[in-house]
Parts: sequence; structure tokens; C-alpha cells
Amino acid sequence: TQSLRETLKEVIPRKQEQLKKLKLEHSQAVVGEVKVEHILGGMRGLKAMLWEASVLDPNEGIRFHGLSIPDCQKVLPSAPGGKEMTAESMLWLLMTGQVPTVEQSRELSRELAEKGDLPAFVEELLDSLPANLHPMTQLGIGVAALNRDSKFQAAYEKGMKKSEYWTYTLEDCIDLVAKLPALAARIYRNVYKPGTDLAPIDKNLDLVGNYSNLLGFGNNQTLTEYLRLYIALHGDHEGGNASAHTSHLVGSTLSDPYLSYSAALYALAGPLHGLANQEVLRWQLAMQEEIGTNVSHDDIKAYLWRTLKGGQVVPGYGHGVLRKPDPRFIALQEFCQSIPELKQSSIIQLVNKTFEVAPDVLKEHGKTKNPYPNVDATSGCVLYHYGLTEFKYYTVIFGVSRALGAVTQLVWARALGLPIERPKSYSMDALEGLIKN
Ligand code: CMX
Repeated sequence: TQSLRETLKEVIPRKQEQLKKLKLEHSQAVVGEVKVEHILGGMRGLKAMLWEASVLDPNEGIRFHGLSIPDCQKVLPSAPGGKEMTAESMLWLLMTGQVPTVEQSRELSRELAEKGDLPAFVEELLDSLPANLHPMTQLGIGVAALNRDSKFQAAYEKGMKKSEYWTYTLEDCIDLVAKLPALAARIYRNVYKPGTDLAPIDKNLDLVGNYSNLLGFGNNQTLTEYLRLYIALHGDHEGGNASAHTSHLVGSTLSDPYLSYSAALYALAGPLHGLANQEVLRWQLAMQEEIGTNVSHDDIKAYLWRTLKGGQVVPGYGHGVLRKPDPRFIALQEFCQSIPELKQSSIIQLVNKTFEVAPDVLKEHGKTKNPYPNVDATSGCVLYHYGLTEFKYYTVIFGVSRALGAVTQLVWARALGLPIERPKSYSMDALEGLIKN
């Protein structure tokens, strides 16, 4: 059976050829235009990045190498005894464009588990951080510190060839993904369960199985399966979103994967991006507290208007690219509907009811280009239902997941020899000058 490295060695030359041909034959082809609205509007919709693993369609949502979420749910291997796709199956698909066999996916699980322990100095560093430092800040610190052992950086210092960049990058990326559960779980323990023991990493478990175990939820199979689905689904969302783009930008300077992904985490930590899942729960719980559990559609409508009239955004709704309900939201909702206990949960019912009302209210409000829910509208509720109630921690789980896509692109960017990013900027005066000419 072919390993991940062997598969990549086969796939990469084909992609390198494809890039060569694109450069040679189509360098001057026009695929869009740059308008002032792009420069003033956060570059929304501007076609300006190469990103291999996934492409986001405004109506259909995300496709990973052409596979939709339901496709992935059908074909990607699950963990022993489970049904949901595993993080390593998704990682394999993102990296290679191929669906791994069960054996390949299990082998990758084993490698990740074997590399999962943290260096002692990183454990000590995390243990020294104050419990009131946001868990996302801690995660970024931990990930950056792992770069002491960067194989890419060490090889760069020795003077490796450009053609070898991707191999060392890949080793760092695998090490980084392997260590995320221990890192993220140690932060959870330190902040919320001080003094308790952390389980050792089980070499026979998949990445998320171990993560759930380390968090202290290993006995809850439903939550573990939910986490597998959640982490696979959040893995990649093409390249322009703030976290993926940050990792790509920093990586383009040949900073190693640890520094690149640490930077990405701080983009994910913003309330308009990954922090939204923490905000959704805070907002839904405040709604529950204000109007009770047995709420009517009219109650929710009134609450939504109070949020909007207060000048706030409705968290979990809207998107920079999507123009329909997020298929990741749908997949997580379907998971909830398939488990009777979750179907009965008051917080999950409230999320559902909000979904029945919010799009019309947002349409009437008339600002957002997308009045539908994104994945964050529901992702925290199952965690909350099963007792993972510390919602400041939720973005950390997103952070464990988003590494899958970010590290994939780091490997591809080095394999394809992509250059340092350096777009052109203008002052308003200079822009006015451009417009006049
Ligand atoms: N509630 C209220 N107003 C909203 C809104 C929402 N959920 N979503 C967008 N708008 C407003 C914007 O603030 C903007 O208002 P101004 O013109 O006053 O600045 C206007 O509608 C147009 O915005 P847009 O083009 O539709 O959306 P953007 O591409 O600028 O922003 C996003 C996208 C996600 C930041 C925005 O929809 C938002 O703030 N949503 C709530 C936060 C959220 O759920 N974020 C998570 C996104 C998924 C993720 O990255 O994890």
C-alpha cells in the first residue's frame, strides 16, 4: 500500500507540469478585471490566488478536489466503529486529490499518533500561561513555539535545494497536525480543568479520537463522531478566507509551517471569522435567557431585530462568498437530526427555529448579500449539549481543523515553487490619479 509521501511523489510532477503549461501558454490570458470596488471592498471576488485543495461555489458551497460534502461523507474512510469521515481521510484527500483506502487512512492515523506528543518545553510554556489568556492566543503561542524543531528551517539553514522544499515542509506539516490535539487539549485542561490528568495518546486511535479522549470526552461516542465530522468539514474553504490566506501569505516568505499556521490562527481568532462560533452560542443563550426556552417565531423575530437595530451583526449568518445556506451547516444539522437525544435538545431546537426566521429578517434588513446561515450558526451547539460548555474554547477546535487545508497548501506552494506574495497597493490620492488617467 502506497504511503502519503509516495502518493505525493507521484502526483506532484503532474501538477508541476500543469503549472508549467499554464505559465507557458496562458500567462497573458485575462480571467477578470480589477475595479475600484475590489480595492475598497476587501478584494471580495477578486480572482487572485492559486489554491489547489478546494474551490468554493457561491451556491453549491465547498468542493474538495471536486467532491462535495455528501460525496466525501460517502467515500472517505471512517474510524473503526464509527461512521463519520476522519480528519486524516480528509487530509489525505486535500493533499493528494485522491480518496485514501481504509488502510492508508489508518496508517496515517498511526503516524500522527506516534508523533503526537509535545516537546517538554512547549508543555512548560503552555502551563506557564495565565488561565485568563484567551485559548486562541495560547494555541497560536504553542504552535509558533513548535518551530524550534522545524525540519524545513533546519534544512534551509544548511542550504537545501529548492526542489527539496516541499519534502521538509511536508514533514513539518505532518508533525504539526499530529501535535495539535495534545496542544489544544492541554490548553483546555489548563484553562478549564486545572489539576486534572491528561490521557496519554493512544497509538491505535485516529487524530480526533485522541483529541476527544484528551479533552475528557473519549467515552462519548456521539460527541467524538461529531468532532470527527466537524473537524473534517472545517478543514478547508478555499484560499481567500482570512486564516487560509494568512497562512499562505506568511508561508510565501518561506517562514516554516509552524510560524505560518500560528499567524493563521490569529486571523481565525477574529469575531467576523472563526470566533463567530463562540459568538453564536453567546447570542443564542442570551436569547434563551431573555425569552425562555419555549419561544415562538415572533419572539425570535423581535430578538433578531433588537440585535440588528443595536448595530450588531447576527452571528452565524452571512458569508463573504456563499449565497445559499452553507452545506457544512446542513451536514451538521443532519447529524443532529439523526440522533434522537440531540433532536430534543433545547439549544439545538432554538438554532433550528432561528434558521426558520432569520433569513427573512435579514432579507428585510437588506444589508447582507447572504441572509443564510454559515457553519458557525450550529457548530457550537452540539458541543454545548454534551457538556463542552466553555464556548471561548470553540474557535480552538476550528483551529485544529483548519490546519488540514492550510498545511496542504503550504506543501503545494513549495512543490510548485510559488513566489512570495506582493500585491500592489495604492493611496486614495494615487487611486484618484489612476482613475483620471
Ligand atoms: N448580520 C447583520 N449584518 C450583516 C450580516 C449579518 N449576519 N452579514 C453581513 N452584514 C452586513 C455587513 O456588516 C455589511 O454592512 P455594512 O455595509 O454596514 O458594512 C453588509 O451587510 C454587506 O456585507 P456582505 O457583503 O454581505 O458580507 P461581507 O462579505 O462583508 O462579510 C461576514 C461576511 C461573514 C464577515 C458577515 O456576513 C458577518 O459579519 N457575519 C456575521 C459573523 C459570522 O457569522 N462570521 C462567520 C463567517 C464564517 C467563518 O469565517 O467562519
